[in-house]
Amino acid sequence: MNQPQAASIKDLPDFAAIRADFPILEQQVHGCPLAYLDSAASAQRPRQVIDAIADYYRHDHANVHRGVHTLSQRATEAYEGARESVRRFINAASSKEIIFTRGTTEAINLVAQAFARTTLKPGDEILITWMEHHSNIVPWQMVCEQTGAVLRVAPINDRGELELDAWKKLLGKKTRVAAFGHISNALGTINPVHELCAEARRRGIATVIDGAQALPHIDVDVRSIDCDFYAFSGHKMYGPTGIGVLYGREEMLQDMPPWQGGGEMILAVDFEKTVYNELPHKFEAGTPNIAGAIGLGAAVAYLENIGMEQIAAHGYELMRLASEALLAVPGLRLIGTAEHKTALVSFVVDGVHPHDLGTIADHHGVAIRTGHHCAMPVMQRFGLPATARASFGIYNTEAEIDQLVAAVRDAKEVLG
Ligand code: C6P
Repeated sequence: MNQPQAASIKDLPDFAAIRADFPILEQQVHGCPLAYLDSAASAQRPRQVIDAIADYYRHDHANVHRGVHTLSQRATEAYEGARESVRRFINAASSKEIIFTRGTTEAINLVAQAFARTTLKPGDEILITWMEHHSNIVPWQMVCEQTGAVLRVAPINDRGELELDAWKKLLGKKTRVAAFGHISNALGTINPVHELCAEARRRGIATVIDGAQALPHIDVDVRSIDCDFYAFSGHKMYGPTGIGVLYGREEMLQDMPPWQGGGEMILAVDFEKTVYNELPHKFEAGTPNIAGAIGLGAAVAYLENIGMEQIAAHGYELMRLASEALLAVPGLRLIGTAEHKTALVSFVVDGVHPHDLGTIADHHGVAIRTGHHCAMPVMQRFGLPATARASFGIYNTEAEIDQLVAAVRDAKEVLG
């Protein structure tokens, strides 16, 4: 279990310098200092990432893997260098196992279409959980429609934790795929992914982990987790939008057919037959998001430089402090109180619709997300139309939690 431990915010090495790396945070919104508490939707970028992208466009841009000229070679080196950085960051065995995608959503769809669609038979089962983001529900529903497979859903308890015994019981003779999030975006729950993968492996079931909310907050080691697939997005881990990663175990990826055809993913084409390229290029048809990958490589270097242990402690501590401070507001209820939880708080306030709360918070300079967080089944499970969610990044401070709580108290006074 990757449960972060509490630590003082000041424990982050040179926290003021970290905060100063994010130029966007220097602004005011509605006359108040911006408190950006929406990093689970998309984190901000440090200047190191912005500069890496700008430098690439200024000096090195050309298409990759295609030219013998100097710029193309430089671009290829930078793009493949980013792949190697990602490999090291998640401790994959080989850079062949790192497929660049547009994000988590595309990565899960890739597995659904190239693996599940091509191997599942009518009556086979795919097991997900009640706390999944739509990205880890809809692609599986689509595969079920395409193959006649059946979707099973493991329940969660009132704290927002996966009911482990029920999950294990649902792993049956027909289960072929078990897909689950590492950290819930709506509840903050950290799932015991090592245990889940071990159970699935014993039964020969393929595992797919949605790691969108984990990479920015905790150390992820795909070999220690022992999953088959692991998906994540650059923009939630201080990198660019439009770039993400599918990690897949090499044996699995080798056996899968490509899911999109075009340039880059071939070795030879004639009208009779096409010979597909080797991993990872087999799954990267067309000109890739070169600048995005380079920006992601810079984000990985930035996180490594700070250290994931300290980042994890910081995210956990902000979640703990925010929970404590918010619970002192009369009529406020936290949604998601898992024992293992990090980096965000979801809540509702009696008599105040989350959307109104979000609007009033914005007038205090506080950016939070309100709504169903693309996890409608979670809202249904708790009988709610929506929640307000404050989510934290490495740049957030205790003072911003105070600003959030003042905004919530104001909303309660005006509307409650
Ligand atoms: N969650 C949020 O505000 P993409 O859009 O592909 O980068 O990530 C999708 C996704 C998948 N899984 C989880 C657990 C996620 O949190 C997200 C994105 C954002 O919570 C936007 S809906």
